[in-house]
Amino acid sequence: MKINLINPNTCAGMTEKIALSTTSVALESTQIMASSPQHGPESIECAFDEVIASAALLDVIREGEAQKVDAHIIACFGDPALDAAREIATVPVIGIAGAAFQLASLVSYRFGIVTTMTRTLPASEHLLQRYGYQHLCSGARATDIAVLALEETSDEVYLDLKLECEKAIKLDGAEAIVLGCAGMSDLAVRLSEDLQVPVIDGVSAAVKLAESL
Ligand code: 2AL
Repeated sequence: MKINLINPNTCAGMTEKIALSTTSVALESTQIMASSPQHGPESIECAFDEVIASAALLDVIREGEAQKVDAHIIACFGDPALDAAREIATVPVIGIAGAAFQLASLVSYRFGIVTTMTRTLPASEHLLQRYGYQHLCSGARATDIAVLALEETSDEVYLDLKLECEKAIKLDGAEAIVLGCAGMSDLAVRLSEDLQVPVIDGVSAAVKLAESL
């Protein structure tokens, strides 16, 4: 099958990273077409950025439709433009937040979300409400790590992220962690080994759900 994997921001390094992180989970028969819009914000850090990114993101959905893909993945944790994308698509459209919540709920009593900027916390809350996962989530925590700081993760950034995950586990009672940014996709395995709980990257989750669908 062919998957249209869309990084809705225009940061090319992040698109490459996201594509790379799918190689260890996708079936050999799955072709991942990773791309990003022609224009728009370099990172999506708030509701304003989501709106600005959405029109060009929908162009990439249309391009995928023209290429007869079997599924589209919106690889940004706010699941921007998901409803609009589903209106114009003829195949499944999966947002990485929805995919991560779904899989995290299968392996934990309650999962915690660890995300980027404090400004994005309302988006996580909205998505939990919208998809009906509030009762399965122990809370969302921000690291105040900017999306672009994840392009090449320094030791300091990794330790900040790990610390917030530890708080989610010890203080909030999270039994699994959902990573709140596509730019964290390369860190899930390392974090899971360090924390000894499942750490769910929405990009990998979305690829496996797309293949299943
Ligand atoms: C994201 C994401 O996944 N990509 C992006 O540009 N911003 N998420 C976030 N919480 O900041």
